Amino acid sequence: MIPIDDSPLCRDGKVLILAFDHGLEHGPVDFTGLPESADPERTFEAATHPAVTSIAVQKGIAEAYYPSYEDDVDLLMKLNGTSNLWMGEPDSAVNCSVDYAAEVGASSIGFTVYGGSNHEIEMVEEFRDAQEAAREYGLPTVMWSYPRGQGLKNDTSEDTIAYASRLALELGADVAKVKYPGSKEGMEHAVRMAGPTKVVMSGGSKTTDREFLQSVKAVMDAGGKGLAVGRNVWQREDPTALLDALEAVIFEGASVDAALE
Ligand code: FBP
Repeated sequence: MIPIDDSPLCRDGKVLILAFDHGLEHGPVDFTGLPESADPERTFEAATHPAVTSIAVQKGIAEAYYPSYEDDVDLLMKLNGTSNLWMGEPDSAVNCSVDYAAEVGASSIGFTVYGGSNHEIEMVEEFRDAQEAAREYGLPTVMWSYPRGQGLKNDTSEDTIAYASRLALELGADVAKVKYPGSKEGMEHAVRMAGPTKVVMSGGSKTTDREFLQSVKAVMDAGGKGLAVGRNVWQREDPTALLDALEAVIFEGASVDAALE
């Protein structure tokens, strides 16, 4: 564990990652409702909002867009990812090295581990290499900790999410990005299991402003440290309005009603 509160990934010890790796993970289908959302520049613009601590992208998007934004946004390089075309047991190809992420200008790294997959052993070994290399650069490591595979079908039960956050602690992640377990109590359990590893909620598919902010509020009240969100921000016509509300809930402790005003 390294101290990360003073790193660009955090603001007041909290985290708001704007994720934009969906073109790889899900494919163009995520952009169909709002065609302009396919343009990475639009999400880089959104990432200049003061609520956003880092933008999470894959190497190709970082190479193409980050140089124009390096003064205004902080880069989290996602090191692995899989397309939705892959039909096998959950796995994630390592697409970028920590050395190269640092060269491009990343100040933190992201890595998916599918605990429970038939590929868990290899994924954890790859995570080890990435986490140890990130330590050499002093870069915080964010684990997309998503138990899935075999019998576990995108399970968001409280026990599974608590296990996901515990895996992140045990394997040396500084931040555990986990799915919302459906309640504040479930998130409290996950936060307890993570010890000093910060737990942040993974956004999920687009929902209403109120419903989304309520889950974020529950995460913060449970001791979570923020959010890593994609679709709920950039699938909106006006990403800034929701980012304003997220800033109020995450960094200012506002209620959902106050944030929506
Ligand atoms: P969302 O907020 O849109 O859910 O994004 C978070 C994220 O982890 C992305 O980084 C990633 O592309 C996607 O979710 C993966 O979701 P899943 O593997 O559950 O389909």
